[in-house]
Amino acid sequence: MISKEQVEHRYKTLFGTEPSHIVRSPGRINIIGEHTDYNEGFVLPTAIDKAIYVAVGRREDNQIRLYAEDFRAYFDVAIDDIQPVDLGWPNYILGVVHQLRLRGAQLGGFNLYVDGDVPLGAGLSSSAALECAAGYALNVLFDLQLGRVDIAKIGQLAEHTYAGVNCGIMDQFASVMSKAGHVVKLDCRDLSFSYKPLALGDYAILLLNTNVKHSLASSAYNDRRAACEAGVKLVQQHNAAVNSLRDVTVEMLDNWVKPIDTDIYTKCRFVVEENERLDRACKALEEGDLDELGEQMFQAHEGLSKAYEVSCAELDFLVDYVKQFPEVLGARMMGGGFGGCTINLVKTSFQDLLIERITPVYKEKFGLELTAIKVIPSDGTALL
Ligand code: GAF
Repeated sequence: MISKEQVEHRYKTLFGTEPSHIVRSPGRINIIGEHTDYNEGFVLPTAIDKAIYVAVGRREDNQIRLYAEDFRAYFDVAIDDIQPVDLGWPNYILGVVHQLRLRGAQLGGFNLYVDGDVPLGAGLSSSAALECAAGYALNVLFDLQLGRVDIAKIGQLAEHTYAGVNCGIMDQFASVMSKAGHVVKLDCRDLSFSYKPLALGDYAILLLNTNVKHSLASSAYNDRRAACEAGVKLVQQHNAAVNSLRDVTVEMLDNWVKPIDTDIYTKCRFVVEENERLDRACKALEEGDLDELGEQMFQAHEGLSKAYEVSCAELDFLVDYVKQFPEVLGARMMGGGFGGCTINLVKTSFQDLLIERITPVYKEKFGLELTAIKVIPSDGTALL
């Protein structure tokens, strides 16, 4: 855990002044409901006890001066000159600045320090956490009077415009809006939501990080989104009332998409079925039926891997391997895919033994370290 004092001390050392504010914005997990957010469907995420920390202070001039602890690097730019840069990390902050200015926010120069303990590239949304931390910090620094959901939306748009990923709203919403001990059931069409206790009894959520991120992740993500939109267009030719895959049934897809394009059909069908799985999973969670919840997770993985094709050998291996243990009720890849973590519903007392068993087997097969992460559902973005 990174402390407020540590962040304050580093800011002071790097910029020579005290920070005005320090913000902590968490990474997230998602129980079920993958690739549904940009199709106006449902998701079931929550924030975790790993976060991005941002410290900010105003400057006298119109410069933006950033420092990222992970990269031990400064980045400087005049506020009027910002644009996407090749160096990845500044984009998540500059993209937020850009969105704020598009909304007419009067920003001056500022210093901003970033640290964090969300593993990068693990599918835990470190980028969304950084966008939300930056948005929240600039909101208080320049007294912009933005609400939490605005900050999430700004983060999402920053990702589209400065990071080039046409993501949905799930990650930013989870980072900003989560409540400890709960998951958020979010309707991505109108952003209505409810908190559901993540009551797992003797079971816990364990993440297994493949420590791989295959390079096609961003382009494949945008391709999947385009396939879903193409499917909606085909359905609209027959039913103009349809706005998104949220309004679409398997029957519509069978009639109007399958005869034209089987790949688009398979992708769209996955999304429709994933929303149905989320419904069943929510009901199971409410009824304390963890076997059923786990089953829905396994089925989601099957769909993500075979139909939506966003998994990879490492993720498939981890999900298959845990199926032999009755103490593991469910597992699936989590997030955009092509690497990152699996999320596992595991008997709490079995977690360490599972880690002990699976780590050497994974290493032997892929020559890679496996990192196990025990997560605690936590509160969203806050000032420290
Ligand atoms: C990534 C995106 F950022 C989210 O919006 C979501 O689509 C997710 O992949 C897949 O469910 O994390």
